[in-house]
Amino acid sequence: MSSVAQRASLDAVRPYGDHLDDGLVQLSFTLPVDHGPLAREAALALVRDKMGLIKPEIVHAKPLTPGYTYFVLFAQCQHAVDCDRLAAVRTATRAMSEEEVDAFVAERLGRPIVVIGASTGTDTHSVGIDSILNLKGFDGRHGLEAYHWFRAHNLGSQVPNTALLAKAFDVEADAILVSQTVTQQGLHLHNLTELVELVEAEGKRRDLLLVCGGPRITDELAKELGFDAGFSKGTYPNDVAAFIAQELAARERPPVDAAAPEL
Ligand code: B12
Repeated sequence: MSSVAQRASLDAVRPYGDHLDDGLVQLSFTLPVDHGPLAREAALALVRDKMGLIKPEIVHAKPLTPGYTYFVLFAQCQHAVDCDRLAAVRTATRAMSEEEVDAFVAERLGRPIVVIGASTGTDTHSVGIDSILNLKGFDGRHGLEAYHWFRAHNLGSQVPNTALLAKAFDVEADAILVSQTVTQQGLHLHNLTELVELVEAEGKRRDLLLVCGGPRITDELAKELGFDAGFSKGTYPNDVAAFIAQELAARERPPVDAAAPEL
């Protein structure tokens, strides 16, 4: 890459490999075929003839166990996406650092935000919710527990939805944060929709922000399931804090320029 990074045009974004617009992608997959020439040809045919990529090149092929071969390939993608036409995901949220979120909450809400989180149902994966809520945070950024204007309660993993909700009412939470990692047989869908149904049955949906996250969660899926937002891999605690703070501020006190004019 040159020392002066070239900016890509956002109306035609292609994968970047060696230079801008080369469309190079790396793929890895396993085929249920014995390691050998047939498996290699099958991998190339799959990428070239079925996936629509051009110039596939096998850079790694390894027998896994009898009957299975693992591949790493490079290939070229000819397509581009127009970022301007994407139904903007969470466009309303302005990116903010920890300090900016704290200053925003102090100014716009003037009270601490109470959040409660857990990994629910039978899901035992706790690292995701810990990385958002706990002091230590994720990748060098503090979790919400460290924020001056947040009160964070982390109930851990395998928490029944009913217990999470009871505690949310107890601490008068502004937002419930749910982590779901295991998606086998749609387990996450059940756990997530059950929480929404319980909140609605209590008549509290308008009073609570519902946020979920996990490696297979998208903002789109979260909204389909009745949540206010969903966050996936690579989320930082300040992304979540910025969303919660801005959403609550918009609900509690609309910005001055959006308020009705004084008579
Ligand atoms: C550690 C681990 C475990 C540990 C969990 C320990 C613990 N205390 O958490 C143990 C060994 C217990 C475990 C068990 C199992 N695991 Co496991 N596990 C993993 C592993 C290696 C890492 C997960 C992790 O910690 N990631 C790090 C965190 C930081 O990433 P994250 O969760 O994505 O979180 C980020 C975002 O998603 C987001 N986020 C996450 N949650 C939330 C919540 C909110 C509100 C927000 C805003 C954001 C957010 O923010 C985080 C930071 O960016 C993954 C494989 C992998 N490499 O990912 C498998 C994996 C998740 N496990 C898997 C499986 C299948 C299981 C088991 C079913 C295995 C078994 N047959 O027993 C059991 C399930 C047990 C259960 N009842 O839940 C599968 C899941 C497949 C699927 N899609 O369903 C994976 C992907 C492995 C695989 N390739 O098959 N596992």
